[in-house]
Amino acid sequence: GSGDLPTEIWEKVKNHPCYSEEAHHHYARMHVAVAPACNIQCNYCNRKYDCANESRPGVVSEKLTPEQAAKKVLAVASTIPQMTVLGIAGPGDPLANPEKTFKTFELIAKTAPDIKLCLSTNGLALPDHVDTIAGFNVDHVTITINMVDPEVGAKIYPWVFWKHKRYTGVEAAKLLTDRQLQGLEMLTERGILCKVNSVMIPGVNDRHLVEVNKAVKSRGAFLHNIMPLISAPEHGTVFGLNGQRGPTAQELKALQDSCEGEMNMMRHCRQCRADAVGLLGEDRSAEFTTEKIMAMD
Ligand code: CLF
Ligand code: SF4
Repeated sequence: GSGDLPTEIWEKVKNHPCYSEEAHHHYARMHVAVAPACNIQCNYCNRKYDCANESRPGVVSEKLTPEQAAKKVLAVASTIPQMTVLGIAGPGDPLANPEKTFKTFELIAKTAPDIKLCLSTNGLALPDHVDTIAGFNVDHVTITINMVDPEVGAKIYPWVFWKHKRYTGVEAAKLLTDRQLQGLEMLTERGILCKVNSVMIPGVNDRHLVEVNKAVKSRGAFLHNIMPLISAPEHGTVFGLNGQRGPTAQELKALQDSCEGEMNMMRHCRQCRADAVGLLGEDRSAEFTTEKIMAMD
């Protein structure tokens, strides 16, 4: 049911598998990996793999051009009728690759106008692109916000690259948090639904995420998705010199419970790959490789 949501919001979430817990049983999403570059460094990211802010680390997605991506979307949509959402979530940051990301949206808006467009970003470049995002009728944006305190941020982000300059330490984290929160406010002012992803890193930001939850709630975020750090050194988790553990399931649940109030917490995230296809938790990406797509007409 629509619960207590206003009609215009219900219309936006009722068939989005990530924004509605009920929808995820019936509606599918797909990602196209058109965005290879990134403009920040997270300590838990190994660039050989997908952006760990939206995806399970350790997965290598098949990179596509915008034209290949548009062709793939049509092929998937004709095979999986429940496919309602196209997301761009990597393998780097979509807004560090704005030409590729927006070219993909442009092509899909033309060829498959019924498909909802979705975007996931670290937020550094977000304020510069809010108008373009709104112009493509993107109703759903995810921002990964792991801290609102630059002292905490300095432990998570060794550097950010902005306006041709590399920033480090607290200065980098301050720049990042300011841009993330500004971008969030700009989107919610325009009625775009924002989900905030946070990666829970024990001993680094676990206690601090309650404060992050309040900060994003007060700026209009619709949903908060606290995800566990997946600690697997061979898969690129490079946190600390002696390895950084991820939270236990109990620790994650306790934090999600303590944040639950007026704001919805997402608990059904499956940490999808940047080229995921199908219902959440089901991976049909192997059916739609570039080779197979390009062989179709
Ligand atoms: Fe993709 Fe993300 Fe859009 Fe969903 S996934 S860009 S909001 S369409 Fe969903 Fe996957 Fe979790 Fe992301 S289950 S990783 S929350
Ligand atoms: Fe890696 Fe994503 Fe962080 Fe960029 S934003 S460093 S791709 S986890």
